Amino acid sequence: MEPLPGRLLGSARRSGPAALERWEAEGLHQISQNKVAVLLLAGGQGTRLGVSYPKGMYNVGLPSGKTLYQIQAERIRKVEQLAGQRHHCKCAIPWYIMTSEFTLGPTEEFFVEHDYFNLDRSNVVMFEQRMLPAVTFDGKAILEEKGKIAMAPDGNGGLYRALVDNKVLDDMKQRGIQYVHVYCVDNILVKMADPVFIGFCVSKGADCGAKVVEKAYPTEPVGVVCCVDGVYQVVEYSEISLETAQQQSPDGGLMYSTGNICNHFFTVEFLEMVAQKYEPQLRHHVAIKKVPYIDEEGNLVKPLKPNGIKLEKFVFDVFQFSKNFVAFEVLREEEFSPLKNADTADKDTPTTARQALLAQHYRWALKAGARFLDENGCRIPEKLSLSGTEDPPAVCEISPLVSYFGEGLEAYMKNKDFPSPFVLDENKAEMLGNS
Ligand code: UD2
Repeated sequence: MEPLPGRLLGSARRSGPAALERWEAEGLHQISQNKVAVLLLAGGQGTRLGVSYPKGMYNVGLPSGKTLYQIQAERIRKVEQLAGQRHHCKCAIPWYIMTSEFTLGPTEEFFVEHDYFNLDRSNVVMFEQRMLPAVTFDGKAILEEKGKIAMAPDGNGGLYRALVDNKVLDDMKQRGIQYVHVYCVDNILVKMADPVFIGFCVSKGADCGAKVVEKAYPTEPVGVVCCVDGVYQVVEYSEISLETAQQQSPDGGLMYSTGNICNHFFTVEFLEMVAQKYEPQLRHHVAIKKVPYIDEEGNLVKPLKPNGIKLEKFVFDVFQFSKNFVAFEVLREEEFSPLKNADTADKDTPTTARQALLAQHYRWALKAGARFLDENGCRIPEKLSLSGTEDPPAVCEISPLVSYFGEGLEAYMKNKDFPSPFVLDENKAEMLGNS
């Protein structure tokens, strides 16, 4: 196992504004040509968060009350608009959503209930991944109820089979899609169809790419993008030894610091090649889990200790087949805050996700020249460096329909005073723009 060679690693942090603008322009150009799609992996059961509905329907308690799905939908609409404005055209980014037996029904209902968040319905394509039986440690099937075997989704790497099963690749080709941004549901800061990342990958001629952030601590539950026996791959957090995870580089940082954030770039050509040729070579990973079962008397037992194995393929296991793999490092505080656990945990919770988003929006507002006042009309002192797990001094939520990534806010906020909490939505932006 070796760290990723520097030549494969682009960086939003270490690149100057000219390079970032060039990549962004390339990405927006591809979007304007209707060549880019986003694909959401949303078949997981979200057991750690402990809710019975799909994670995308979760509301982390923002002042607007928006759910993860709504935030993602609005970011799609905004980036379509940005690309269209720049290239004087109307364009669309189809949204493919992989669900499972557990999440398809409620996800569909939720989208219908919310009128597809004002997206064109024909551009939202939901499909279902397969399931596999959960087994005991000696390989026997587990009965969930009389006559029903316990099943679980086949991992986010089930994507490649599901693409074929559901003719999703045909749909992409019919629409002329060439590039796909694949991402996981729970990162509240996800940049949908990120033009910078897409532009970077396209300009490098990559067939496959991964966004990474610097790992925060050795045991952080993110995979490590690295090279094993000369092959680029992700070593998952559940499969790396503590000793390796803790290894230090000569500069004192972590040797394996390129943390996978489950944001991937693929060309449709690469996905086709994987689906047709390589998918059967993907191995299953073993996850040791507590699987509810019925005992010999027919009583339901919820085990306190792990009693079974779920088999999962991983979405990133296809990196090994790439002919031109790249990784792109982004800033954690701008792009990564996953919702994994309930608020009883201290990391990756609804609270930390909300704080990360509000801290980002507060930074954007200050940069645009906004000032915040408390209930007595006194100016709230600014705090520029926030830890990411603390509340910003003023609460300001900016709708993705107003700004995708902090752009264009001066027109509404420069040298203006705002109360806290404040929600900058489209209506308020229109009023402020005219004032
Ligand atoms: C994932 C990554 C890990 C790191 C972390 C960052 C994988 C295998 N691991 O770990 O390296 O990037 O995220 O947050 O990607 N899903 C399905 N079908 C399934 C199982 C999962 O669609 O059968 C989806 C799930 O809904 C979610 C995504 O895949 O959107 C990641 O699943 P997870 O939250 O269980 O992954 P995690 O946190 O173990």
